[in-house]
Order: sequence, then structure tokens, then C-alpha cells
Amino acid sequence: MLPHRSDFPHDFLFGAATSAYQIEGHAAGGAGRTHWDDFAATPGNVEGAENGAIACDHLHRMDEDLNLLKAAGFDVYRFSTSWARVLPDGRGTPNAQGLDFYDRLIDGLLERGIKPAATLYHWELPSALSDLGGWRNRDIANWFADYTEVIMSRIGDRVWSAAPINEPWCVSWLSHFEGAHAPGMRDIRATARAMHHVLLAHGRATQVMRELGMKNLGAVCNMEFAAPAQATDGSHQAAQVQDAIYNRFFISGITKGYYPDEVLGGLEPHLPEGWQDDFDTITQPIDWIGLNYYTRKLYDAAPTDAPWPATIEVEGPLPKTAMNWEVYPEGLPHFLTMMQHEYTGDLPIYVTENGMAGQTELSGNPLSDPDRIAYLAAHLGQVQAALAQGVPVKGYFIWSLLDNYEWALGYAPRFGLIHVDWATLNRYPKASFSAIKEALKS
Ligand code: GBH
Repeated sequence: MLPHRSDFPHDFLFGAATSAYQIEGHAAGGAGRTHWDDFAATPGNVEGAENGAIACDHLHRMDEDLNLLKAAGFDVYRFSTSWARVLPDGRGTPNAQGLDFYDRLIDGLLERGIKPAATLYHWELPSALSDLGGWRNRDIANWFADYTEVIMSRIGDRVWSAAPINEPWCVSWLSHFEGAHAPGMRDIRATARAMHHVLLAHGRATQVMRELGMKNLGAVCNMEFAAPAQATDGSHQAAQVQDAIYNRFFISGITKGYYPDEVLGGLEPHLPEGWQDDFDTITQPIDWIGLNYYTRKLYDAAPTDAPWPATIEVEGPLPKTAMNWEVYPEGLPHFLTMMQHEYTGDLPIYVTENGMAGQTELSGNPLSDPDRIAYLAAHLGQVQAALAQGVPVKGYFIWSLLDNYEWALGYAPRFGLIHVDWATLNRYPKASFSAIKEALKS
């Protein structure tokens, strides 16, 4: 059973989250090519070489999707705008159809009494900019600032909140070190540059939005609880390094203006020259911080001749979701208190993503997802625990409203409260949708 909204502070907000490339249908509406289209087209990168060309066809089914959001009783909707839909070449002439679409999306939300929470970048970099070096090129901070100005000049007066970049760790480390996401690199120098430039771009976009007079600006970091695989020093050190890279580097840069020592040890030789001078830009004041939380990972030391960070991931013992991710609700209050105590103090915190790829719905009735309901209930319970300890958590967003394009894993994992039939693109609310509706009823 999910807790009811009356079990939370009266102004606590409940939302659902999606992202542009994962739902819109990128082939429609005049959007430009992105590095995800390129990445997916290279065999071996994405399950079945699937891409976001059609996805949920949200572009043409927006009204239906907004009606579903409304029917569930959500207060706020977290979506992203696609850089390549707004500026097909990354720079230059805007795509009028793209701007009109986001305009209608905002008005559609406001008409239904739902707060629009915008993210400017959820991973689909225009190919034209990827070809110029993408996140490895320092100029990206200015390209991103220009894009921010174009889209926010159109919708910035009506969004409730805005965050520049979804999950800086994924944009940089996962995509340039692990090679798991576009552009699929495995290069520490590229990684270091991307890690720094993504924060510089965050800072520049925040400046632009302030100049436009916008309020309620934030930053969204993803964190995974990093646990030692065994009770050895090597294991503990491995978990600590991963914790610093994954969970501390970005929030530390944004809120404190420095990078953790454990990361600098391996990264400093590869950071762009003069990186220390950029913290004035990176540490723009923000109004809230967002946490995307799903799981924990276990780490051990790699063989001694392995290059930094010399850690390996080890499979954990806890029950898993269809992503093979351990279910570990206790990590949520761990990070909420860590953020408050070490970085953000009184700043409002939002859980900007939490959810799971359902296991039960894959066999049998596709609308029966008791595992998702249990997952959400456990994590909402942990949010309540953090609130009881005085952590200023102001809202919680479920990932995701709809089943959608799950990046390198294509369309097989299903994160939605709503089932999407990939043959017809029809929407069918799952049991979790009804449970949420019940919980949000006033
Ligand atoms: C979220 O990131 C994303 O914001 C969202 O777009 C996504 O749909 C959701 O997760 C569910 O995955 O190495 O290919 O196995 C959460 C952060 C994203 C970090 C996936 C680990 C591993 C992908 N995680 N990533 S892979």
C-alpha cells in the first residue's frame, strides 16, 4: 500500500518524470539528428539498434498523456526539452515547430493545473555539436547557454522550475569512460573534460536563466549507494572512490566550488587547463537540488595494475528489478541526509526520479505490477523517514509516467505507470497508476 498524500507535509509535491528523446518520437516535427541516433546506429551499442525515432509518439499524443497525468492527480510534471528539436543544428536557426510544441506542452499543463518542471538537457546532443567534440569541447558551455536563451525566451515565463542538465555523471562518466551511452567513448581524458564542461554549462545556463528573470532554478544529480563488496580495506577504498566520483564530484562542484580529493587524484592530469578559475561560473546560486535515486552497487578493488580508479563492480545479493538493479530503499535517506548535512543545508531537496523496471508485468498480465507498487511504497516510506529527521524534502517524482525508450536497453525494460503497447502505441494504465491515483486523492 502506498502512503497517502495526507501522510506528507501539506505542500509536498508529487510528480511524474519523462524525458524528450525517450518519449517524443524524434523523427517527427523537424528535429535535427542527435548523437543518440548515431550511437544507436552503430551495431553493438543498443539492444536491437533501437532508437527514439518513434518512441511513445508523445509529440502527437501529448493531450492524451497530459490527461493521464491529470487523472492520476499529479501536482507537477518533470519533462525535458530537446536541444535538437529546438535547434536542429545545435546552433543557428530555431525549428519553429519545436518551439510551438513546447509552448503547447506548457499551456496544456497549466490548463490542467499541473506545474511544469523543465530540464534543458536529458542526453540527446545535436550531432552537429557532437561532431565538434561535444562535451569534450569547452565551447559547449556557450552553445548550451545560447540554446537555453532560445528555449527559455519562449517558455521561461511559464515554467514552474528549471534545471539545466539531467545527471552530470551520466553525461560525462557513463558516456565517456564506461562507453555505455552516447558518444560511447572509453577515455579518461575525454571523461575529465566532459565532467568539468558539463558543470560549466550548468553554470552558464543558470546565469542566462537568471538574466531572463526566471526563478526556482535547480540541479539534478543521480546517486547510487556505493557499498564495499567485502570487509576488506581494498573493498572499502574502492567503494569510497566510486562514491566520490559518482555521488560527490558534481554536487561538490556546484554547491562548494571544489572537487573531492579522491577524484582529483586520478583526474587532475586530464582536466582542462585553468579549471579552478571556472568555479565562479559553476557555483551560481541555485534554489533547489534534485536527487535521482534507484539502487546501490557493490565495489571491489581491481587487480593492482588496473588504471585509476581501479575498481570493479560486483553483483549484489538483494532482490533485483528487471534492470538487474538491487532494490535498496535505505540508500534514499542516506543521500538525502548526506546532501543536507554536507552540501545543501536548508536548500529544498526534490527526489526528481525514483522508480523501477517492472519484473512481474513481463510475465503474465502486463498491467499487473505489484513489484512497482511495493518499490514505490518502500521508497516513499524512506522519504517520510528523512522528513522526520528534518531533511527539507519538498517533493517526489516517479520515473516514469510511460514505458519508454530505455537508452542502451531499447524498449524492453518498462518503467512506466502506464503500459505502452509498442505495436499500436496505445496507453494502458497499470495497477501502480491506480494505486498512485488513490494515494493522491485529496
Ligand atoms: C535515469 O538515470 C535516467 O534519468 C532516465 O533517463 C532513465 O530512463 C532511468 O534512469 C532508468 O534507467 O550501463 O547501460 O546499464 C539513472 C541513472 C542510468 C545510471 C543507467 C546507470 C546504467 C546504464 N542510471 N545507468 S547501463
